[in-house]
Amino acid sequence: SSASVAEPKTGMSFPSVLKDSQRLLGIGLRKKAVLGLKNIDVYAFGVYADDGDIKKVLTEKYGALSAAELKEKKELREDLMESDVSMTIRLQIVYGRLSIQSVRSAFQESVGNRLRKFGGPNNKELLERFTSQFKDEYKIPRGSIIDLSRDQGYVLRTTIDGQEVGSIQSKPLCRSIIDLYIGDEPFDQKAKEDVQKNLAHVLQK
Ligand code: DAO
Ligand code: DAO
Repeated sequence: SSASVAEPKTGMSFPSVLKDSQRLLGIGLRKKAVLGLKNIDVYAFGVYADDGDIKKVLTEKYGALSAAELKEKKELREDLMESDVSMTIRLQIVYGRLSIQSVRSAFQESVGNRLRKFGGPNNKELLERFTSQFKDEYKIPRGSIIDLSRDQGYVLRTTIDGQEVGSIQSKPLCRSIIDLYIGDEPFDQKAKEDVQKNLAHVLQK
């Protein structure tokens, strides 16, 4: 399908299907307060998960529930985050003046927080390994597309405009990244709710 969906505030557009079988489940906006003064729109994001994997992994536990029941089940998102279902978080940069240094420090804060929760004793080393992928010479102007994908076997693969930057095998790192978007304190509440609703639809089919 060639259909796409636009994030309403920024107009950034996301294909409904990625990599043939990953379906768009929700879109949202990552904002950041700078100097406590104003919120800047940093990037729009789309959350994708593989249709077949969802059915294979989650039907047994959830297949018998109604759409209304599924919408209320927090465990459903938790099971998706913990599972080996193939997923992609696509980021489209909105703020045109991002430095790699500010990406690194934002990342250490947001992902670092989650890794302390999910990562166990190696969390510092994991964070180091991930951020060391971001070389100072990379440029991410407005419109750049960054895909963070969780491939089979809990491999987190990062690409910038289609070019692979690196991949790291780590279940807690995958969990921490996905948690930013559909966990307990997501960047965008609406996106998280849409993901839950659309997951329910997939399981009802
Ligand atoms: O330049 O002072 C500034 C504002 C920078 C905000 C940085 C937020 C970075 C968020 C991570 C972006 C990941 C692509
Ligand atoms: O928004 O706080 C956040 C975390 C976003 C994760 C971003 C990872 C992007 C890494 C690519 C940077 C390439 C220079």
